[in-house]
Amino acid sequence: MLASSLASSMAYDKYTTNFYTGNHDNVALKSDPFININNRYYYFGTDPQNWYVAYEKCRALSSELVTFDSLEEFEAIAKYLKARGDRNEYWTSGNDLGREGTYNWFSTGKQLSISKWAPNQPDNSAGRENCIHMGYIYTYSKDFELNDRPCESLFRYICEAPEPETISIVVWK
Ligand SMILES: [Ca+2]
Ligand SMILES: [Ca+2]
Repeated sequence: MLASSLASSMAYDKYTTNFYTGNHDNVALKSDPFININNRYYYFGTDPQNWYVAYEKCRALSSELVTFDSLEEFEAIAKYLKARGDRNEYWTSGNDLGREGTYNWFSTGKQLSISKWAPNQPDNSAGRENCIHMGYIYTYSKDFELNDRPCESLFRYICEAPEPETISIVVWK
């Protein structure tokens, strides 16, 4: 709007702005304490917290507990953790707190669409497992998978920062 009003007396646009999702031009970006994995930004909280406090910790960093929009995103995180020999368990934003048996990502309200449940999970064990974490669920597990656990359980947590956007402004001088 600003650009068009400034340019109203001219035959061409004095300014042109463009918006892109992501870091369009790979601009050097200070993202600490978030780590860039596959062009998304994550923070790995090492202090074990229940799911609610974990969410608060992420919000305090202007982020949310991690949501896996795609299998590719899950695999990228799992690969990163494996590369550093990390076999800890981490909270995600997934839960069925709203409706038993319906698993949504709390940060987006969208239903879980990836198939990474550990064998025989989610089992809502003892009728009280409503929050989803990722980890090596069984002693025989060979990879990161998802499982439901009581939300009061204490786990590390992964925060996901909003996707950056690039605004470019082209100016005729
Ligand atoms: Ca449940
Ligand atoms: Ca379970």
